[in-house]
Amino acid sequence: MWRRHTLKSHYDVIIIGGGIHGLATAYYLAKNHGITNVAVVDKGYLGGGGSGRNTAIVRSNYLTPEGVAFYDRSLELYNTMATDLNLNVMFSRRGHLTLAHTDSALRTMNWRAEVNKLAGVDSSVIGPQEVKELAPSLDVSTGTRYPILGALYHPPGGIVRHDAVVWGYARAADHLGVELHQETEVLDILVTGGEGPDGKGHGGKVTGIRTNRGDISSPVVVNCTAGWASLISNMAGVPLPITTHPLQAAVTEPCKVFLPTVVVSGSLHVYVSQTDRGELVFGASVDPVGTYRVNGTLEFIEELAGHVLELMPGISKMRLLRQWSGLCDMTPDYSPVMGYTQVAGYLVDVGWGTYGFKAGPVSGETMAESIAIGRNADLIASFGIERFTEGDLVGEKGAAAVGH
Ligand code: PYC
Repeated sequence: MWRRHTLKSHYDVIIIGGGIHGLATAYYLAKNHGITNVAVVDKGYLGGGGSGRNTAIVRSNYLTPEGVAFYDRSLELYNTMATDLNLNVMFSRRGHLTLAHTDSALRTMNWRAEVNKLAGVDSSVIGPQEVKELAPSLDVSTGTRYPILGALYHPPGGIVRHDAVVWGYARAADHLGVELHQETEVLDILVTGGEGPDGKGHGGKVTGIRTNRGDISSPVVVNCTAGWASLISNMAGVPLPITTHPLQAAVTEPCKVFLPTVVVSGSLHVYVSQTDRGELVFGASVDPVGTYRVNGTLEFIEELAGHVLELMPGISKMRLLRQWSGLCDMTPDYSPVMGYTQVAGYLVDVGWGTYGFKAGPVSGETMAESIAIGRNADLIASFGIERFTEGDLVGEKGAAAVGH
């Protein structure tokens, strides 16, 4: 799918993180801007982080106009990805239901639907009977602990095979001349002229990176990591307002396909979709305690099963096949941190919380554009790091699938 290379001593752009964001940035740099002297470095294997651990859901029914426009461009790119990358990424546009179990949840769904419609995004609030028609296995009776009062219905949402997205971007970037370096761990980001005691931080200029395979120079270093984004950024002297939490997920044995849409319940802290192979994929809220551990817990499985069975009592005999977890970098406003920083040549594409997979294609496209034009692309102008000091937050907590 892609070649191995010896590490060169210089690249025009170095991208840290071989997940969808890093690979997409490399691909669009080469494809849209002709910048091909690019290295993507990853301490593990391509797609081994959040890109291979998410629950593969895509949607653009966000709460802020900035978020809706951004994630909608990502959906557009997902729509044509199989053709663009010449690989079947199994995008299944099957509709996305966010259930409302309380009056206040319904109010937020109506709010989101109106913001979405204004941006031309297909979203509307529907009642319990329409929910039942779209997802017959859901219990919409009124006798449950959290009766379903309605839902935000978003037909363009769906699921995509996340590994295929990694492989597609990696192979296409490789074909265009980008070098992909796995098992290449970043030990330091090299900066000169900064205000910090080590010459890093504000006012500095990036000169390259130090890796376990040697030093590489470059005028542009892009942090496209998840989970360790703030630790990597500290190496450049650019602290990030991020706390890192694990998010657990699980998958059942396959069974006959019966769930035609993605279903999310904020109050029950669960989301579920059925793969084309028939497995049910579940996710939940992030774990409450910040940590870098990614082990699964029995508590998670017990809670998940209890909540799912409240929604779909008919699946009580299904067996879980496995569980796993990934790391989510949470920002104060649930929007990402993107673009140029106080260190010249050091850019970030981080802070994705639980939204990273949805945003992969558009992040790559806009980060590549930002590098090519020397300023943040218009679509990400509101996601800059300066918003945390200027107080100009982009609050997307209300668009989170579940309460985190
Ligand atoms: O925001 O749709 C979402 C989501 C799904 C899984 C994690 N986040």
